[in-house]
Amino acid sequence: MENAIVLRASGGEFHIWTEEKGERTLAVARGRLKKEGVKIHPGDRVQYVVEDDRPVIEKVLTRKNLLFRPRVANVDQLIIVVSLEHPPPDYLYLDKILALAEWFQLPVTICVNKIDLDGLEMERIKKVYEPLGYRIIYTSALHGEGVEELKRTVAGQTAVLIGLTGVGKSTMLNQINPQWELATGEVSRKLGRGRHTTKQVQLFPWEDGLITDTPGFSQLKINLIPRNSLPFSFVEFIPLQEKCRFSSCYHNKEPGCGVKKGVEESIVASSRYNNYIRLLKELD
Ligand SMILES: Nc1nc2c(ncn2[C@@H]2O[C@H](COP(=O)(O)OP(=O)(O)O)[C@@H](O)[C@H]2O)c(=O)[nH]1
Ligand SMILES: [Mg+2]
Ligand SMILES: [Zn+2]
Repeated sequence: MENAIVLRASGGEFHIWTEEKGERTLAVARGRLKKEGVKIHPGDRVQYVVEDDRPVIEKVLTRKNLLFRPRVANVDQLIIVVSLEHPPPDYLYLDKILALAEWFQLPVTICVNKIDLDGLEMERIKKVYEPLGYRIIYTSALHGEGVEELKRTVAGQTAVLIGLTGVGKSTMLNQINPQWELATGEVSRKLGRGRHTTKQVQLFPWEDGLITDTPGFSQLKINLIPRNSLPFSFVEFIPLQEKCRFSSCYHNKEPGCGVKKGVEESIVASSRYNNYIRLLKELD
């Protein structure tokens, strides 16, 4: 059997990529797999045989992980793209994804795009997020600034760009490789619901790695995180938790809370704390 990576799944057919041959072909899945309830997702490592000139997928190899929305398997890194304007940063969304990434133990990079547009939000992001230790890349996908740094960050990995519609994800990928010709901005807005044709997630092979664009996901579900794990998904809370009076402190209404004290002393950004409380309520 031969090995391949699934780039895209559409209507029972799979675009597969054979690394050694550098070839992209269309495959089907052995009927047995469906009966066994085996689902095949973009990013899956599979084994196939060729029958009547057609690759037939026989086996899906064990996954390292599987993202929920978008459905992508074997992800090495999440790139959260936010833009400074049009749309302005949605900090609740950002903190939500960061919490999810912590819970799934996925490395993340924050890509701050459209730096050609505004300076105020940039200062805020620097102040709040740089001390947390996340890697942050400042880019202008339109003019090309920072794109080389982003390329270095994702090379050799399976990276997924995630972020709200309009932040510049597709523009960024077109900068990395203009041949991908992804539809951007105005086009998608005009098409409205017609854009769902691109809802199928697709991986692009690129320098020993794979990168994928995703449609904006505005309703990310936080309930993938168990409630008692949320306090550990905000990285800056962890060193402060030992100062909480109660070992199972949710840093909400409890007295003698080290995290709330941290907010008072400006060690914890109040925006992060407020978003944490909102997410905690969402989990109730
Ligand atoms: N000014 C500016 N506009 C950008 C930048 N990156 C993307 N855009 C524009 O933002 C709009 C949305 O970009 P698009 O790539 O479709 O966003 P996506 O929904 O995240 O894929 C388009 O009109 C782009 O031209 C940037 O760095 N600066
Ligand atoms: Mg797009
Ligand atoms: Zn506490």
